[in-house]
Amino acid sequence: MSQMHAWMNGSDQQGRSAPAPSPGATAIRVVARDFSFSPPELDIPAGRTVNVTLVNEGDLFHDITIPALGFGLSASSDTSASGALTAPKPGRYEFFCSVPGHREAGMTGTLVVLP
Ligand SMILES: [Cu+2]
Repeated sequence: MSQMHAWMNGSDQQGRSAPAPSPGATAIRVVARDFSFSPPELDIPAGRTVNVTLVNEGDLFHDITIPALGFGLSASSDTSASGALTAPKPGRYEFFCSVPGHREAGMTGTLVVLP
């Protein structure tokens, strides 16, 4: 890999299980706080790649996980992480923070994939 990314930089507290952001793709931003996502609903078109940035404005470590799509980003307090997301089929997919207890505390949301 020839490029340094912010998430590689020192901390193991940031990462992604998603492809790198795709140049020119539409960008969407999700803010994580202790304990919510803003906005709680994300709308994206089916079959088109969007770049998702998780901005952690909370005091704790958070992630965004979409199990149905194998997508995940994580970031420690006051940092962000970005990755490319492509949902092939329309539908509603739950996302949440997988840090133990956070989902139960309110860190859940819905990804709406539009036809
Ligand atoms: Cu969390």
